[in-house]
Amino acid sequence: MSKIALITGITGQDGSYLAEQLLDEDYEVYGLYRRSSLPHFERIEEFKDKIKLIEGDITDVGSLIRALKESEPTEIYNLAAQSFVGTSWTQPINTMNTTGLSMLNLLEAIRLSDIETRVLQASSSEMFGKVVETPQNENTPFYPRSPYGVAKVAAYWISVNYRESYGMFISNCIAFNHESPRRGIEFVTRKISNGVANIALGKSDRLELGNLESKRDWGYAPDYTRAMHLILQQSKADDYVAATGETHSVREFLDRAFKVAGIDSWDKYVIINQKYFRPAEVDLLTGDASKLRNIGWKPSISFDDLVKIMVDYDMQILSKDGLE
Ligand code: NDP
Ligand code: GDR
Repeated sequence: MSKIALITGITGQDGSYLAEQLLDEDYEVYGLYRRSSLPHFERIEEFKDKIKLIEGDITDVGSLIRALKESEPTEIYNLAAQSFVGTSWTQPINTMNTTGLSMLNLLEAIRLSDIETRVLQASSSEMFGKVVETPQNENTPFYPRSPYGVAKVAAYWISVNYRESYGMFISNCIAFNHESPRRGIEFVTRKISNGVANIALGKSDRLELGNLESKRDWGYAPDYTRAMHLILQQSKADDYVAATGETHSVREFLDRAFKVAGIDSWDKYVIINQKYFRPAEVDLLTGDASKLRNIGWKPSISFDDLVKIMVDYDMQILSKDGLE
């Protein structure tokens, strides 16, 4: 049977890597994208002609029913979300709709369309929030610390409930932070790699950040989209943590990034600005991905290499007068 994937969030970091990987595996790839006043296909530009793009919004159930009818997917990857934790305090209801309720829209659309398909929900380590144990695995209780985290918990539980209620094939990839040169510029890793590159090239002399002490389990995004695909190839729907098992502070990321750019002492460039602190912080995340490793997954890029890949990329594009 030919494999057909529908990816929501195709224009995002993960959507773009997943689409490339599935095209390499001879999938027919459909992507749901939302209308914007200017085109925003940068991340998929190079292979856009190989994807079938469907316009629609994840909060609009009619869009989803149309997308299902048009694509008849064997696999659906639900990656669309308002994914920036900071914005979830300034747009909490939008976040709840887009990041939480939209999963229910998708599941209802599948039921109403009466199609047989497998579904992957992009769940998040933010569901663990104020962690009750370390490291966190599939059995760790959730304690979300942001409207984003709460929305992801809702989407997680509705996916489990529909799996148990209707026998639908729905799996969760509970992904810890994953980064890349395609990461959005407001996330701390890319903000640092871009900021450091600007400083190293003499285009800027300051980088404003918030809490440097929080710790994250940072991996390389293409490894996590490989995990999502692997999870949907299993004989039974289930939930898996994807993580490296290592944790580092924002300060360590910053220190390493400046070193990659050839700057040993960075105090004079970094300004702590309260506006980047969050009303409630997630202090520490470390994932235990043993279950996923047992089905053949492992991360391919170390923390040091991840920082280097991102800083080198930003140095290269900024040298060519790209992203400022
Ligand atoms: P991005 O923010 O890069 O991409 C999000 C995507 O969702 C974009 O394509 C965006 O479109 C789309 N989108 C947002 N709102 C809507 C909407 N209303 N209708 C249709 N599409 C919409 O996120 P990532 O690629 O990093 O993450 C992918 C998924 O994985 C997200 O669900 C995220 O919450 C989750 N996740 C990510 C982790 C990470 O570390 N990256 C870790 C754990 C979970 P547009 O381009 O138009 O904005
Ligand atoms: P996160 O990623 O909230 O973990 O969510 P982000 O990179 O935004 O923050 C990580 C940590 O860095 C601290 N921080 C700053 N963050 C930003 N964005 N900007 C700053 O200037 C700054 N200074 C310090 C934050 O306080 C935080 O502790 C990401 C997203 O991809 C989610 O969608 C995903 O679910 C989780 O990862 C797992």
